[in-house]
Amino acid sequence: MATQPEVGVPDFVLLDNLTTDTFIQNLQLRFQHNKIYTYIGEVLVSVNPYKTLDIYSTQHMAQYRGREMFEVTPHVYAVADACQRVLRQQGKDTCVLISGESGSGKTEASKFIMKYIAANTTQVHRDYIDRVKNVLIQSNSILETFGNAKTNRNGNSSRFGKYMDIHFDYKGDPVGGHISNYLLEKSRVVSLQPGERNFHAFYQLLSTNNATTKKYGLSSSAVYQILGNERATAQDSKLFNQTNTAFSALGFNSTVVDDIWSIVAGVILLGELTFTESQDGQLIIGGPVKQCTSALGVTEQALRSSMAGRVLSAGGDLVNKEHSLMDANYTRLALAKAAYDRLFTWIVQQINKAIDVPSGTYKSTLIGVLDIYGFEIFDTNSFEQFCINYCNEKLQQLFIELVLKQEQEEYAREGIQWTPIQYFNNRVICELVDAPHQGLIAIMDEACLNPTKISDKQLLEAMDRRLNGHKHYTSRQLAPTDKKLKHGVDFRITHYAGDVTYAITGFMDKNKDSLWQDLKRLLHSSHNASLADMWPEGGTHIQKTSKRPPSAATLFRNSMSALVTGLQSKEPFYVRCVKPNPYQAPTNWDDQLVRHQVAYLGLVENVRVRRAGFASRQRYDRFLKRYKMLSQYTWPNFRGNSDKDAVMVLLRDLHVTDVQFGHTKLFIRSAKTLHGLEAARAELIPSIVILLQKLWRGTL
Ligand code: AD9
Ligand code: MG
Repeated sequence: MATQPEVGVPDFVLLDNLTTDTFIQNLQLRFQHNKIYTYIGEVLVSVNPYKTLDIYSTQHMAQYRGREMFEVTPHVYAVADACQRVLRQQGKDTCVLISGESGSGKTEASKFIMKYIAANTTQVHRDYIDRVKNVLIQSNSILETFGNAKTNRNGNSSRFGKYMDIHFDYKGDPVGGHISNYLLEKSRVVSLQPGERNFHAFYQLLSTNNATTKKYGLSSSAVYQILGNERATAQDSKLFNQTNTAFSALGFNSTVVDDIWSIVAGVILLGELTFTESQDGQLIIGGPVKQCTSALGVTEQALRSSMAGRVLSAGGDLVNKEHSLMDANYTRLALAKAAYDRLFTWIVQQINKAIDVPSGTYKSTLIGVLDIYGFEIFDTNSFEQFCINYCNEKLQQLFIELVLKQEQEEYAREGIQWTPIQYFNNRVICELVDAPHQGLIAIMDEACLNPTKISDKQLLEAMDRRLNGHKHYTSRQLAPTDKKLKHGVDFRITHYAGDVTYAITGFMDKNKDSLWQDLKRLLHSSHNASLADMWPEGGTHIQKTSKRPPSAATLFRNSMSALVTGLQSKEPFYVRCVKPNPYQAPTNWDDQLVRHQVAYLGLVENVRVRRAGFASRQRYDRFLKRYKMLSQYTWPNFRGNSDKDAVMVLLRDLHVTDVQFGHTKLFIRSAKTLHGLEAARAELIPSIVILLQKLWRGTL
């Protein structure tokens, strides 16, 4: 495969005159030539091409195997290879952190990384390794079916966060894995923005032939509420088959698969139920009641009574609280959301069982791949965006700490002096959200624990009182003249990625995230064995379940903090994804949009830190191998003590002085020097090739 010439610079540290403009020019130039990847040192910047590029084949993979990142044109495969090399050669756990906004290409990048890792094995115990590889790849299609949806920003948007550990044995072959899922956007089950779809699973089920849909009490020609204005397509039908193939590859038996689709049907049908009241005040359920109860495996009586009221435990006594029609409707939607959300988590647990490293297998190291929802700014932002954006703050914080830490450690290790570069540290925003007692989550939890019912508005007032004067927080009450805060319910967080206005409406409810015990009992009573298994707490007696579970925000904060702790102990690699335009179009370049992302991802600062004094650093052996042809003292071989000596002689011969010699690496101060070396090398190569050819042919 012929190597394509580089366009612009393949590593931003090589830019002569670094400004946001020159950074973007280089990114755009490369994008226009289908060079979607560019480095900042070891960080990969990736621009979504929105078209299929012929750069992912097995032959392309082969080009990256065992090669240093700077030796081959930038690629996500090079990151995967570097990860695997660190793991194999140094026995260190590594992780790839993929970030960027919705639709920027994170999930695709994570899939290419997995594909590369799966392909790059030593091939001993082939059958077993093949099974693990297959399971790792197949798990993606199940996760996407149940956790992805079409949004206005991305036709296949991940509506959950995913962190996947892949375990390797001492030879470096994958032996298993583990997936952690974070906060599925369950509100999507019952409410859709115009133009968006519900989770793919619903459409896939409805795209099947009539016999299948009928089996689950559905009809492919019917119009269902929760699907919005969208219909199942031929693509959904194709993906339905793919999902089922993946289920069987992962060892889900046909009864379990049937249970799963039945729950999906049950959720669709819950969306169709209607409530009225009889003259004597009884709740009458209308719509496809029989189909719904049969899909969920519950009795009509049990469904009706769990909608009509709930049993509360008050001071040891059980009290029956009747529902109004509004309460009943709220309960119906809460049930649909909870059933789907728990189904998703349960499926992830089952996948984990299938990819668990069998006991007795020696696992030595792991690579973690994090593909989590990108920063979101919608017209209306709610509790979900609050959590998603907090997650991005935490990851940005980690990026700052690790990138700085790594650089500092490297300079210290190599005995090199440097002056740190100043840039915005978002720690203050993380603390605004998660500080004990004073942070937004603490204030929300306090309100949720209050024995008197606190409204969303009262919560907002409490936030205003406690955070008045905070540089990154304001609200309509605190800044009445601020035009962006249009409604009384608005508050704003100045995130590292920009201002986001949140509407407080629904925060109390979503944070409490409580589900009546009656509903848990209902689902636990299901004949659908998988559904019953998903709700073990439904079997607990009501008087024993008074302890309030942690709030949704607290659970999320805890899972983020566990995630960050896990990532901190690994050698990180970064993929920073950029979206070229908001239209999901292959040729369009929206300068404003790109500029915004480059700014908040801190990419230019990243380059500055990377070359704080030094444009490049390279191990002596690698440097020598690449440039030894430039001096008669080192070409073809240097007769001296060490690679470091050889590099010193080589550079003295070339009159290169703006370098520092570390213990194991050479640090080059200016990009120009590196350019010069590269140019000299490029000029020499053809004559060396001719020389070698002549030598081989004996015509010299
Ligand atoms: V979200 O935060 O989950 O909404 P992602 O994950 O960042 O988002 P995704 O990887 O899903 O974005 O990419 C969006 C779409 O862009 C994909 O469905 C592809 O159609 C397209 N894409 C992304 N990367 C590539 C690529 N390397 N080559 C070709 C790509 N197409
Ligand atoms: Mg995604």
